[in-house]
Amino acid sequence: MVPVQTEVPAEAPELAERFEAVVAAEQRIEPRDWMPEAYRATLIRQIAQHAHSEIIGMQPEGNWLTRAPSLRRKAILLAKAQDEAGHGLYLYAAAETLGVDRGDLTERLISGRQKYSSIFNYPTLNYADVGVIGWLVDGAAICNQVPLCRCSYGPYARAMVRICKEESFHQRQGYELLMTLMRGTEAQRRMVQDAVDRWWWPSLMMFGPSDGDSPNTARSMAWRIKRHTNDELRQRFVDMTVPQAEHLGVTLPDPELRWNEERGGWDFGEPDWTELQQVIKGNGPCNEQRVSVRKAAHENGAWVREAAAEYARKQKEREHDV
Ligand code: BYC
Repeated sequence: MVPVQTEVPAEAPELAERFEAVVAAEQRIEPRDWMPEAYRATLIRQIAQHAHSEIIGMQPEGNWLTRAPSLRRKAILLAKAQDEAGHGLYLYAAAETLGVDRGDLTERLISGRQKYSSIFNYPTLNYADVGVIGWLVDGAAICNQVPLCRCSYGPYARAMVRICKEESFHQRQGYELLMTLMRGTEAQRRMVQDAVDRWWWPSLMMFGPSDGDSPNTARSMAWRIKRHTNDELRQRFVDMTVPQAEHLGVTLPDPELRWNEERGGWDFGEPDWTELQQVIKGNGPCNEQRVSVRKAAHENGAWVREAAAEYARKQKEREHDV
């Protein structure tokens, strides 16, 4: 195990001891507390990547807003996309408590210097994809994110509590949409199966590389930022999802999927790790499109930021005048 502490401030070694004690006691590190620079950098990396994922994650489903088949479905999808914008904002706010600026983080995203989740680089080809994203992608997000509510950094842990509550609704709306389609026509059932076939493996890849190839896990677990390894959470997701697939009446596209009596869990096949690396490097089916849409939205919003800054300046000026 990597030691929790990586550096000790020469002028005040007791600060490092306090940091270690707080983490070991399952209490929270707060923005005012001393923390190792590497701990700060790891949190900024993970929280920013998480925030970017929420914002970019609005695009694949957003593409279906104008084509949702009824007013009810449109309203649900719109509310879900708005929730994701909200999650992005809580997370950028949590990152800002670590001394970074949200504008800089956005610049790092659109210039390709910071990552976002691989899952949002796949296209949404039919309306059943909206349901499958809710069921599988939000389901994977819940498995990954519920433990983050116990993360050692207070602002991140607290943001995750609300995010997870909303994610549970997202997952249910996806499952309900799919149940409706499965009760429909043969063509609708084929649409659902097609969407499941395309999203299953990318959903497993959301949990990151296998533990042997995950450079950050050991240290993040020692610091209690991550509470489980990537493979542990992937297994949890598979175990949770297989009975749901049976209930829905779809087949998961993995011939190696079978119940392991001894382990009390499902054995499953190996995701294509080369594909994950390619998508992370920017070579997935939609990487270019996702980043360029985000960049255009940022540039088109420049006047709003300028107006807000000017308004704040005038308010301050008035306060001085009084
Ligand atoms: N995609 O050492 P590892 C959502 C990177 S939002 C892209 O295991 P770590 C939702 C990783 O960053 C979903 N990159 O890393 C939103 C690292 O690169 P760097 C997002 C990935 O951090 C809207 C390198 O590979 N969720 O669910 O210990 C609608 C080595 O990996 C991926 C979060 O962000 C990937 N899949 O573990 C619906 C949750 N996997 O940075 C749903 C918070 C790995 O060293 N984040 N990489 O250059 C985490 O839990 C962790 O950061 C991860 C990765 C498990 C993702």
